[in-house]
Amino acid sequence: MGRSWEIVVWLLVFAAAAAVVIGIVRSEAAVTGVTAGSVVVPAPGAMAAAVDDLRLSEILAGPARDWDGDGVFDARRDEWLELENYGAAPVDLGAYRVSDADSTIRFAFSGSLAPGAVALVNGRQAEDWQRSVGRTVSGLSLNNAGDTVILFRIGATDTIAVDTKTYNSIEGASDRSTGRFGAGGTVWTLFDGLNKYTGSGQPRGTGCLPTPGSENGCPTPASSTTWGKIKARFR
Ligand SMILES: [Ca+2]
Ligand SMILES: [Ca+2]
Ligand SMILES: [Ca+2]
Repeated sequence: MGRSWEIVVWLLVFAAAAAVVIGIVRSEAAVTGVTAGSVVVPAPGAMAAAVDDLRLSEILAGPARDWDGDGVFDARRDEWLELENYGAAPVDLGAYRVSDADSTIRFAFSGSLAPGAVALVNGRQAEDWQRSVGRTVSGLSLNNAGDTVILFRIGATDTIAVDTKTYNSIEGASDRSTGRFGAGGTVWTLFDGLNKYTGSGQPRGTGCLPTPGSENGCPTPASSTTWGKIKARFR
C-alpha cells in the first residue's frame, strides 16, 4: 500500500514539473510572438530610407573630360559620386564609406553635411585617401559597363549598407551621370545633357546635365551655359 502511494506521489510531482515546463515553453512562445510582431523589419531598400537620411545622390562612372578641373583628363581620377543629406538635421559624415560592387572601401568621408547639402568625391580624392591609409590605389573603380555603388555606415559593432545603386552601361557611358531626382529623391534618372541617349532602353534620356557638387536638377545645355560654368559648379 505504502509503495502505491509513493508511486502516486512521484507521478503527481512529475505531472506538476511537466506542467511547469509546458507553461514556460508557452510563455516563451508568447514573448517571442510579441517580439516578432512588434519589430518592423523593412526590405533592404526601405531600410536605407528609414534609417539614414544620407544617401547616394549622383554617380558619374564614365568621365570623358576633365571633371575635377586639374587640367588633365584621367578616366579614373575624373570619376565622381555624390551623397545628399535628405533629412532635416546635419549628418556626421565620419561614419560613412563607399565601395563599388566588391565591397572594397574606396573612400571614407569626413566632416558634417547640412540638410539638403551635397558631398562630392572624385577619383583623385579617392586615390589620395587610399594612399593616406596605405591601401591599394584604385580610385572609385566605377565600371562604365555597369557596377554597384554601396554606401556603408560604420557602427560600434557592425557595418551596415545603408544605400546601394546599381547602374547599367547606359548610365555609365561617357559623361553621363545617374542620380536621384524628384520629391525626396526617390527616382533615379539619367543626366545625359552632354551625351544624349536616344535609345529605347532604360533609363530614358532626359537631356539634363550632370550637377556635381550641387543638388540634382535639370539644367540643359540650352538653358545653361558653357562648359566653363558647369566646371565652376563642380568646384
Ligand atoms: Ca569608370
Ligand atoms: Ca582631371
Ligand atoms: Ca548633383
